[in-house]
Amino acid sequence: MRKILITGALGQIGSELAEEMRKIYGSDNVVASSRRIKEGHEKLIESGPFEVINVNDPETLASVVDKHKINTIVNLAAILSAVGEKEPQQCWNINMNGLYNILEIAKEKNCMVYTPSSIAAFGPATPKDNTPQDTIQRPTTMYGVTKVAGELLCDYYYKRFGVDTRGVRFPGLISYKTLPGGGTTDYAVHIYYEALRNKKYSSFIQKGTYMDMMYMPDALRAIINLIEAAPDRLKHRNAFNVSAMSFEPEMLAESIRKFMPEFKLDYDVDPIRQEIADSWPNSLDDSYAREEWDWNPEYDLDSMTKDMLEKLRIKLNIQG
Ligand code: AKB
Repeated sequence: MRKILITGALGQIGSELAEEMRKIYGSDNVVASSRRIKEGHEKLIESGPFEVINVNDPETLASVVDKHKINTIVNLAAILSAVGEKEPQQCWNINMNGLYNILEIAKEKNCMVYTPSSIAAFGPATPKDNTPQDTIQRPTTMYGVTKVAGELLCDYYYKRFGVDTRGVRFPGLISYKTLPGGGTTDYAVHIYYEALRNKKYSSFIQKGTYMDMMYMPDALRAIINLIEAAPDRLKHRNAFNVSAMSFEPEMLAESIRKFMPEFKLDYDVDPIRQEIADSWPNSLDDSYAREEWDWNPEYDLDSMTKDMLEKLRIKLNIQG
């Protein structure tokens, strides 16, 4: 039976993954953890076991793994791209030293480790369109450096020590429950909030900038389906390209206008996040994920927009 520990469980992915995994595996079998308790997450904290864990504290990590007899660690504690450029040392410390601590504990205590990589693991020298699974990477952000190094470290722990490591390269993730914190793709979440609140949005990402994106229900399936994939089918293990849609801000605005014709988009470009976005691919080739563990996203741009607007309208209590 799986006994799962999720680090970074109060973040954008973790808060939804913990809820979903508790439904599938049983509340007592999913331990949510975070560096600190954050307001607004009382329901999650009370719906199953919860621990305060800093991934840079290996003793606490090891004692929680022992206490709950954990055999699967989903490591979501991370600093994202934009904050990573403001605080590169902290980004390295959490993303790399934290991952190293988790892999060491997994090796000692025989746990599977799932760590997401990102489209940020690619750089300006990477082929931009339909980016292959195995290609030149050389990212130019600290976040990207930690992601590509993390992919290699996970491959190494599998090959050298037999740790069952797995992961995908996530695109920008769009969700309505918990806001993303400090990424370059965050504009694609903020735009829905501002569409409903003010009927307009100023994008910090320039017109014409394509990036891969995915709706959160598909991202949760990408995590759970890969964790459950038959090991003998996996030729890759870590860092599978996964994609659901690729768009630029005008296409997103056009999709919102199908449901809110009065919506207006303009631009107030942030040069730092624009430079990061320009260094990433426009779209990924995810055929290996489709082949090796049947990856198949359910949401496209319009079905995601419809659902986001419906759910956010309720969350923000906006009529009409
Ligand atoms: C970010 O923008 O930093 C993240 C990512 C693509 O990994 N959403």
